[in-house]
Amino acid sequence: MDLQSVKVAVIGLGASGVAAARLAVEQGGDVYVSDTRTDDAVAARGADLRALGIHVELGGHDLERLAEASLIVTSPGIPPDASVLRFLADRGKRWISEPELAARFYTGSLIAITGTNGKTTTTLLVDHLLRASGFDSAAGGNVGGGLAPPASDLARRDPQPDWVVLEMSSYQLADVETFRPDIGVVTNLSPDHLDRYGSVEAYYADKARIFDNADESSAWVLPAGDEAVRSLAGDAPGRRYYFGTDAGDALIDDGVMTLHPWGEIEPLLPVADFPLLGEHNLLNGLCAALVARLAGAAEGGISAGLGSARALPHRLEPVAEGRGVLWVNDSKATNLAATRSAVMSLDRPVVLLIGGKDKGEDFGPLADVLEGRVRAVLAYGAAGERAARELNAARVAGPDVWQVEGSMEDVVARAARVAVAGDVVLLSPACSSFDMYESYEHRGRHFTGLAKAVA
Ligand code: UMA
Repeated sequence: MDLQSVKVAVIGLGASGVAAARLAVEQGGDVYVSDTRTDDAVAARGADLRALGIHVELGGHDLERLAEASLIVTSPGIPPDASVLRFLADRGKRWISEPELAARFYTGSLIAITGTNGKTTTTLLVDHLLRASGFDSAAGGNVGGGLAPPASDLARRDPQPDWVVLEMSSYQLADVETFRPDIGVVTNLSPDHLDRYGSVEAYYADKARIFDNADESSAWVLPAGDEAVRSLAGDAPGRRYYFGTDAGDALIDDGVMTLHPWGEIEPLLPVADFPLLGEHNLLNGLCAALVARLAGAAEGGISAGLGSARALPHRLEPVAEGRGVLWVNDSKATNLAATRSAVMSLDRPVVLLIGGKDKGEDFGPLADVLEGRVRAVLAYGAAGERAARELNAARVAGPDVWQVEGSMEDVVARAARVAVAGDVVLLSPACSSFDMYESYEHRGRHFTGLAKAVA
C-alpha cells in the first residue's frame, strides 16, 4: 500500500490512534489526527505527533477535514453511533480500524486471535511458544496493559518479525476490509459488551469478520464441539483444527497435553506441570500449542514453552497470601463467563468480589456455579445492588450474597473479615471498571496493594 501524499485522518488519540498516525506518516501520508479530549495526557501525545509533522487537533473533530481524507482510521473505543462516525456514514465515507491499516504493511505471516475470553493469554502464549521454538515472532493488537504494542507499531519495526500474533477485539474486527490471517483463532464465544452492542448477534457479527477474507490456504483453530463458534465460522474456506480437553487435534490424553494435528500422537507436557491456574488456561494452552504447531514449531520448543509460561497480571494472578488466605487478582474478568470460569478453576473455597460498571448482563445465571464453591459474594460498585439482588433471587442454597457500599478499601476489609484460613479471596468482577477506575489494570493494581496490606 502506498500512502505517499495521501490524506489520512486518524480519529482518536489513544494508543491505537498514536500508533496509526506514526505508521501513516512514516509511509509518507499527510496525516491529521483529532480527539475530543484536551487533558494533559492527550496534549502530551499530541505534542509528540506534531513534532513528526502530523496535524493534531484536540477538543473536537473538524468534520469537513475528516470527510476530505482519502483514508480514515478510527479508534476501537469509538462506537459506530458516535456523532463523528454518524456524520461520516451520512456522507457515504468509510473508515478502517487500526489493525486493518497495520496489516496492509506486514511482510511476514499473520496469526489473529479473537473470541470473548482468553484472547490475551492465548496471544501472548502463542508468541511465547513460537519464540521458545526459535521463531522470530512478536505479539500485539488489542492486548494493552503495557504487555504488547498496538498492531501498527509492529508494522514499523525494521526488520519486521517473520510472525505477527495479533489479539483482535470485536471493535477492531468491525472495521476490517482486507484483513486476512494466515492462521485465525476463535477462543470461545459468550455474551459481552452489551453496553455497546444492541444484541449478542450484533457482537458475534463483528467477531465473524475474522473470516471475511478467508481462502483455501487459511487455517482456523477453533474450540471442539462449540456450536456458537461453528455457526460463526459458517462455510468460510480453509482447513479447520480443533482444541478441547477431551476431543480435537489438541487435547488432554491421560493427563498429558497432547497434539495430533496430522494423526500422529505428540505428547507435550503433563497437565500438572503447566504453570497457569484453571481449566480455561489449559484450553488456552492447548489452543496456543496447536497454533504454534501449525506455524511450523516443533514439539520440543512447544513443550518447553508451555512449561515456562507465567500468569499474566490481572488474570487469575495470585498476589498475596496471609493467615492461610490466598488473594487472587482477576480484574481482567469483565464479563460473567470470565468470572464463572475463574470460580470453577479454583479448588479452594472462594470469597468472590464482583461489581463495577454495569454492562447489562444478567447475574442470575452465575448462581449455579456458586453453590459448593463460594463462601460469600461481596457485590460492590455501580452494578453491586443489581448483582446482589439477582444472585439472591436466583440462588436456591449457596453462599451469602451481600452488597457492600463504599470503596474498594471497604470491600477488601469486609473480605478479610469473611475469609477463613484455606479460602481464596477472588476479585473477578464480571463488570468493567469505569465506575471507579480508569481501567481494569488500575482496579487490579489498587486491589493488589490493598490485598498485600491486609494479608
Ligand atoms: N474519542 C474521540 N471522539 C469520540 C469518541 C472518543 O476522539 O467521539 C477519543 C477518546 O477521547 C480517546 C480515543 O478516542 O482518546 C479512544 O481511544 P480508545 O478507547 O479506542 O483507546 P486506545 O487507547 O486507542 O486503546 C485501544 C483499545 N481500547 C478499546 O478498545 C476500548 C485497547 O484495548 C488496545 O490495547 C489499544 O487500542 C491498542 O490496540 C483495551 C480494551 O479494553 C485493552 N479493549 C477492549 C477489551 O479487551 O475488552 C475491547
